[in-house]
Amino acid sequence: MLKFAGGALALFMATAFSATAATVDVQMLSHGSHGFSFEPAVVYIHSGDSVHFIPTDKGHNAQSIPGMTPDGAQPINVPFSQEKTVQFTKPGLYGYKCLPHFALGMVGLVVVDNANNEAEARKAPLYGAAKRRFNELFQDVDSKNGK
Ligand SMILES: [Cu+2]
Repeated sequence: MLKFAGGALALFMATAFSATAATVDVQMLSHGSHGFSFEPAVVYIHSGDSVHFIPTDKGHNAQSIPGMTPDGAQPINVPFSQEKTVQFTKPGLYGYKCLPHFALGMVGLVVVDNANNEAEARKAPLYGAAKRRFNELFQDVDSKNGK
């Protein structure tokens, strides 16, 4: 009887452990806190977690910015006006944009475990509102890392 209870407990704990992978919602907005916005604009997750992109407002997509993806990682590619859950298995920092609103600063960051490729990502060519917005987002990342 005791042995059975122990087995049930082990099964319960295994189930509980596998349920710890988190999913974080990111809304795609036309009238967010920065106008055209991903909210939250910076997401901190762990390997195996997912980001659920929600087209709250239509006409937006999410795609990785060249040079702002960890080596060998799958780029972000959320089609226009579609809901998509993207799982991240490779640690690092992922920078992405909405294609038509990139110049207006509609950008976001996903940090998986750590921002080990931040220095590399900061070299990506950025202009105008996108550059200003990314500076704010990188500042958030740096403050989390105690820089
Ligand atoms: Cu957009």
